[in-house]
Amino acid sequence: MEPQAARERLAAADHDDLFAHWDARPAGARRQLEASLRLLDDDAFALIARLQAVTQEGEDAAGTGGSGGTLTAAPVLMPVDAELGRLREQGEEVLRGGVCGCLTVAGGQGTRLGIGGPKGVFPVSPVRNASLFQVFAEKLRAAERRYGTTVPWFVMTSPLNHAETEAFFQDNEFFGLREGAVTFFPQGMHPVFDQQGRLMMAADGGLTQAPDGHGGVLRALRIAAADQLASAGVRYLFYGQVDNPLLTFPDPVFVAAHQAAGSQLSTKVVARKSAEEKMGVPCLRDGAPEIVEYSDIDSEMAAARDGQGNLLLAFGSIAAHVMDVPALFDWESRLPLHVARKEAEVLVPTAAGATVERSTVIKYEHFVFDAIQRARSPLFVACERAEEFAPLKNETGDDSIATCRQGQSDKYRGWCEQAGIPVARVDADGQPVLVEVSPLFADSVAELKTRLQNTVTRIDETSLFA
Ligand code: UD2
Repeated sequence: MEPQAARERLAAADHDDLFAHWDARPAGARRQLEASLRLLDDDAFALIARLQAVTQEGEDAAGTGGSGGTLTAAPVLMPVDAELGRLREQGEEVLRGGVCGCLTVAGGQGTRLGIGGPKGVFPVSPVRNASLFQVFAEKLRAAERRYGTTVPWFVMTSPLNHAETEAFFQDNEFFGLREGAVTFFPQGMHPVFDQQGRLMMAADGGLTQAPDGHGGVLRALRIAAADQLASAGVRYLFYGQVDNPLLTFPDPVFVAAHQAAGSQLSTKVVARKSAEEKMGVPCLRDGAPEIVEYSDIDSEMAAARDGQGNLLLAFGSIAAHVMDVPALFDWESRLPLHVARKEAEVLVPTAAGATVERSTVIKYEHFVFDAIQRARSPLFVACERAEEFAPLKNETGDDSIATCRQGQSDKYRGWCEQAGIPVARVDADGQPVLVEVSPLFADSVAELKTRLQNTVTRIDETSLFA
């Protein structure tokens, strides 16, 4: 939209502060704001009006997911060993049918990791330091080889890391994947507001925006790939977060359980380690399934235990899903908004020109798991934390570089031991023995056993099987 027309529409919506002291504004800042105004269209103005109203009316109006009502633990499917074989066979049949794709959300900023770039480029595997993206790319290659079909991979970026993500894959020749097998698509951005509901300007003078949350994947995927998914006949999408390299991806057992339950949206859950673990919890709110983020559950309820001392809210979501296509496109417009506050540098117009100040700004995100309230027969499936979940979120402490690397090594140590190959704890120098198995070498215990049975009887030093 022409800057003048946008300026008039914004002024009419109480955003004329953006143009205060316009003549004193540095030319670069004026140009940045005009560039932002050019990008505004009717949808953007409608979103601004909605978010401005929410800011001014308070959080409740944001429809921030469920609230109130009686929360109880949701039922969780815990496949017993006897069922796993049958589910695996059924799921492998689905995967061989070529009706599955994989979807990775990788648009978040690696802020908590202290890196500026896409989190997926972070070197995280325990022995060869493969990046998160490489680990996932090899999972998909192993699946294509095992199931004899293509598994299209959709990677959601944000406008802030899209170019860098694509370049990383190109520089690494897509880690052996066919270039056409991977579709990168940017999620949407939401404007950012101050506490009074006024639009904020970033330090460069342009309108401040922030990624619209991983729930933005529904809209962004529809825009980027609805036709491609339809023409490729994709019925199920495995959804995973880029930060969790343990995830079985794709997972035949998971899709079989999803299909057997007639579910449109299934979620993998693990037993929570503690009442404080930062995970969304599968709940029933007045009987209706929902994932409630840990920050929205009061601490007393999060810590409540039964007579045997077990947490009543026993499970947490690892944010891994199976979603039905095209049902998932029906959920986009009904995702609530979640309010988040963050510190940001904002440009404040002054009579002398402008200053840059740190300020608390309000951003609004969609959470993909809120689609559970919209999906038919949502299912929660328990899985083993040691096999499926060791995310990389922080530099140190919980969910850190160290715990993520150790989690991968422990998983593959377990595979070796299940294959009858003992693994020493420390090597001859007293150093911890780490084990890494590339999905391309083996993507299951059975395959690892077959590959190693005539060559390896025990492991006494850090080992890589790739
Ligand atoms: C998420 C879940 C939590 C639990 C945990 C498991 C939420 C709010 N919480 O915690 O319940 O399941 O994961 O590890 O989801 N992302 C985008 N675009 C965005 C925001 C996030 O792509 O705009 C991606 C991000 O790259 C990451 C994932 O979504 O892979 C989760 O990011 P988060 O930091 O918002 O959620 P987190 O890890 O605190």
